[in-house]
Amino acid sequence: MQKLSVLVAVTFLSPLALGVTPLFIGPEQVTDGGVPIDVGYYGAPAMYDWNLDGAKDLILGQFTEGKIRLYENKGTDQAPEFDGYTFFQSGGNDITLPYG
Ligand SMILES: [Ca+2]
Repeated sequence: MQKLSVLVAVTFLSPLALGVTPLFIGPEQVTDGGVPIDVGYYGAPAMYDWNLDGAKDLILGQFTEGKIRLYENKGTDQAPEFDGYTFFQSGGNDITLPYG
């Protein structure tokens, strides 16, 4: 019942229900130092303020080698900027997860 209430609320508060034409913009590729980030296929991105500086960082699982990249956000949540990445480590070694 709670899901139905949320669905009804979202439906009636949607831009179309309010008579407002929604504005969609095209996808924007996330870049690192101006270069599109590419981890091959099956990338698993998440945004989380890993270093607790107030700006969400990009945590990105990569299929190849099963490693996890951390891109620290040097900008803001509204205008993120990345400049390189590090791999998540444990005991001085890159953490790897099963892949393939
Ligand atoms: Ca951060």
